[in-house]
Amino acid sequence: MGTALIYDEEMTKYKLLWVDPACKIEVPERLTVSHEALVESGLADRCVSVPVREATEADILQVHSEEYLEGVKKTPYMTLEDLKEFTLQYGDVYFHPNIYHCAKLAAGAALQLVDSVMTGKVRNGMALVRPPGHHSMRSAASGFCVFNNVAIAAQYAKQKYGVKRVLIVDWDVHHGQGVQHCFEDDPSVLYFSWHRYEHQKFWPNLRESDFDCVGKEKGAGFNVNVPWNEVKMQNSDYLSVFCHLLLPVAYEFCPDLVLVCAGFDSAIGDPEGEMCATPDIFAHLTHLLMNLAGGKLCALLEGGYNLTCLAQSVCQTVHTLLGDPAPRPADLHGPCKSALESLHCARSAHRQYWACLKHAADLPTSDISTKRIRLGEEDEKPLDTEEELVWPEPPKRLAPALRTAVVLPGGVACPDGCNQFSSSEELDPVTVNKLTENLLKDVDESDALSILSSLIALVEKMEKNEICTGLALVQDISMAMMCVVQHAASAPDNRVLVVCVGYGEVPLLDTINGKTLVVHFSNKESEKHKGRYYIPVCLKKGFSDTSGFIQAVLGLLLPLGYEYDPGLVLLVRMSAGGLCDGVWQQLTGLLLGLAHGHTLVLMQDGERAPVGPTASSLLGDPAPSLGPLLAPLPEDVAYVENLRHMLSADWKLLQTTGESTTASSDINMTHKMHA
Ligand code: X5A
Ligand code: ZN
Repeated sequence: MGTALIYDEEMTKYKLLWVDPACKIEVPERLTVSHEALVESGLADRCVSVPVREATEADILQVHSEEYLEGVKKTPYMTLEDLKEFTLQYGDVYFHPNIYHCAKLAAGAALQLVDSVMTGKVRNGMALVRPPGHHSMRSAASGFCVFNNVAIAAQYAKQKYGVKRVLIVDWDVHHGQGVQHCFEDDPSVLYFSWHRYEHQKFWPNLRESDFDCVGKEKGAGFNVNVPWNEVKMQNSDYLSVFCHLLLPVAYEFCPDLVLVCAGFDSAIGDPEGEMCATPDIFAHLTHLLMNLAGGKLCALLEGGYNLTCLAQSVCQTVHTLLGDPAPRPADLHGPCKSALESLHCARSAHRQYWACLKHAADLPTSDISTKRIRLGEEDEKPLDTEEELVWPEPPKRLAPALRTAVVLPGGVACPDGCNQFSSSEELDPVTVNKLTENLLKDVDESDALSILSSLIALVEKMEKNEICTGLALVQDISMAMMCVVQHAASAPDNRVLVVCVGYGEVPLLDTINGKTLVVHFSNKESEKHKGRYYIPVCLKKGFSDTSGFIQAVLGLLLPLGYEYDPGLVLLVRMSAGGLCDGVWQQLTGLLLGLAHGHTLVLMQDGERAPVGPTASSLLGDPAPSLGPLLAPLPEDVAYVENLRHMLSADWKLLQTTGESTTASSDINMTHKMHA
């Protein structure tokens, strides 16, 4: 199952024909540099090339009015003067004799992409299009957009394929007000947008872009706005909104199809957005959406005006669509104060609509409403110091030669696509000594030693990036865990995230020095967390309550994992009765975004049924959709919220409000010594 790439040079064949400072950034080179970068990196060759087509009038009329279409239809025959005048009725957009043709191709490209994904020709894909679409309204062009490509695509998917729920994720830095209007009262389309807002001072300066515009009538709750009231938002700010708002709601909603308004003006260096997120963040945003809707994801280009950053960001997105492991995001920290305020407001505005947000904090008491009316009383703007921003080029994303290695006892078949692994090399005597002395005192040595030495050899190959993921069935899971952790954490500067799922005992791992972070999901009665690096998550029904478990994964484990930034994820399945395959696969798939995709799964030899599903997830197949999530147990939602609050003094990516938390030093003696 491949990745579609849709591009046609024809869409570079229109441009601004007069002087307009607001429009001068929307240039044909946006498309050519993006495409060239994909070709030069070899990414284009790895995709399935799908041709564009023109959207039909019927397609366009699903979203736009007849009068508007008739107007645009005349533009190819207009004189320059007529074009200028036609343009004047709209905001921040220009027309050209060839733009109508290109706009039909852009919308048609979106439809071709939907067709390719919905018919199963490919798993996912990206369309590089001009003009963009998300600002365009039923009867108006706006913000460089002529037809609303994504809205047309969503309507088409619903009609042609009977898709019941569509999620539109708009990570462009502008508010796609056209998309919002189109689906405002429609509960079958969930629209999420973050956007530069600055209390309505930023274009398109609309009151309805604020967090409290949540949709209307039946569609109430299905429009999620996160307005940025300051510029310079960073990777942490974006990830935090994904973990604490978009993903929980998206999993609860359970889309059949994900459409992304993939604008890259939300990245560093962009003259419009003035944000500071780096291009590699799009690898993560993409990855985090790829286990929804069974992996059916269509990304449509919207904005992005710094050509260097645009090309890099497009490549990061396509790499991830193709299944290449994402680079480790550099220096994540807590979100900034303003981002937290936006997150806080949006979560509380939505808590009446989404069970996962039921215990979100009240609206902040600060004077948000008074900030709104500051519009108009111009405060002096700092002079535009067109400083050249520089950021490091994202590292090359080399996929290891071998994707998934398995260490299985005799009699267990090697799953398709995996490679059976056994250590060819003898372990060095020092390691053997250590193993026998520390771990193997009272076991049948030879057998255990051969499995453990295979495990260590496997971890070493993962460290060298020769193997991406691994899976091992072991007799003694505690011993295997200790062995891997000891080995991996002995490398300088390496950290291991250990995620244990199940009712078994977690062996004592060295969580003092911060080189191991253990998160243990179980149903044990409120086990206390011991220090900063051992975090038990005790859900009432363990993981047999799908919603509670998934929400804990999204809102606790992911942010912890991102902030910890491990070099290896060790996912351990202990006796985990009640855990269904789909949930386990979601967990596995989501964790692959960490540690450059290096996840090693350990399972009890007795539990062979999950081998196939686990292998499939480690190979990069999307997890199956879980169906719309029921409300999690109220106790569990409250518990997770509370745990997050308690831990957020130590782990800043767990914050969901700007209110300060007191350090958890009373229950945590160890982190102080290493702070
Ligand atoms: C698609 C897009 C931006 C329009 C900015 C107008 N449009 N000032 O990014
Ligand atoms: Zn934009």
